[in-house]
Amino acid sequence: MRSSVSELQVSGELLLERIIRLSSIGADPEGGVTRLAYSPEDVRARELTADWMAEAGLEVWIDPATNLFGRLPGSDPDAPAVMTGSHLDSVVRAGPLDGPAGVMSALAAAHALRSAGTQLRHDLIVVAFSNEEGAKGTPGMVGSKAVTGALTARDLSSLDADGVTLSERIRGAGGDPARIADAAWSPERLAAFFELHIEQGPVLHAADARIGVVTGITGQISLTATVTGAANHAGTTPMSSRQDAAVAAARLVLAVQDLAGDGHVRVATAGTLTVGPGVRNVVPGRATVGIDIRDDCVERIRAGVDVLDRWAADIAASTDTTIELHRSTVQPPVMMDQTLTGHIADSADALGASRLTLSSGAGHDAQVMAAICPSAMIFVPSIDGISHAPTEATAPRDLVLGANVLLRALVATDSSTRTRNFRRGQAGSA
Ligand code: HGY
Ligand code: MN
Ligand code: MN
Repeated sequence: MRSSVSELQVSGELLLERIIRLSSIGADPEGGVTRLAYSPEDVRARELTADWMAEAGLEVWIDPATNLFGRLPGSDPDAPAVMTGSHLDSVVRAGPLDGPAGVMSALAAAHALRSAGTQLRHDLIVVAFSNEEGAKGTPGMVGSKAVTGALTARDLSSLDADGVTLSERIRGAGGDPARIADAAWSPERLAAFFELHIEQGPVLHAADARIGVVTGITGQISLTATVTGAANHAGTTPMSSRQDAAVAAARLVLAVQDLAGDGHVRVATAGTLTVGPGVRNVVPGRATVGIDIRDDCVERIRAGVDVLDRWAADIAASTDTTIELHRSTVQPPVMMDQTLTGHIADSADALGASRLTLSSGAGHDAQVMAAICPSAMIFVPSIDGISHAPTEATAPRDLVLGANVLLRALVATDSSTRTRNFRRGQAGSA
């Protein structure tokens, strides 16, 4: 007997218990979580999630990019799928929710439908994308790029900070980089994609709103600046004849700050700074600076990088060093699908939840998925806006509410989407 939408509820207890359990994988003594993409901890989290998917009665598989999928079959084999999920990998010393909140909410929604005996018309696909964060200095959103067919041979051969290629990392985690093309889903196989995520910013918590309806997601680019000077003796080298790579890098860090401060881009961060050979009594001969630039306008991002390039040339000239800026591809800003965001707003209203519309300053897999299907995001509040830090937290009641809003939005999408049909069995299926 099919339950009515209003009776459908996720198991809040199971959701919270699983988020806590996941946060123990890669937990460090100071309360942070470090679960870098393709690491043993990341694989363990994926395997545990796969077990939970199987327990919920989903058909489970991983693709050549090590994305994890669980399918709850729909009643109409010719209808495209509705997909929902997020990621399980983390930054270094992260909090427990960035990614897992979305994967566990998606699983909780599938579990609720299955327990209630409610079969959707569309297949419901729960996904845990691999390598959203970009471990060890590599650009992220790798798993979702594989799903959308956007991962390139250049990406696969790119080296991380340890000099290991992305291909080797994928293979080491159980994937098959030679078959990465098989991970791509053709657009007609997908009707919609939803991602629940913590806001990772202060807006919802400050406004005392419990649900964020995301209008759009920021654009971003990652850059690595390599600075080359000349190592020399700290005691005998005159200040006037030094080629000090650390001084050049320090000036570049301040230039990155000025790039946003002067209004060229929305935000700009020098997140990593390494200096070599890293000995107190040696004038540094080399340095690298990891840079993250974001804006809601892709032209401003490109223009901002050109400005930084010019400033870097001036710094190199004034410090007698050379500075090379290596840029990754721009991740363009995207708008969320208005029909799907309408379902999210209606679902929040039906549950009496205070909601706010806002854009996302963080990047997400949903912005990659938007290239091949209508996509939308639900935010739940981050207490004091903290994220990418051990003190990242969201009120448990807000996590449960968010999962119930997701569940209702999925059902609303299922019943309202007059989607084009397709014949199952095309490339990329299980
Ligand atoms: O960096 C970001 O915005 C996301 O957490 N990967
Ligand atoms: Mn993150
Ligand atoms: Mn995230």
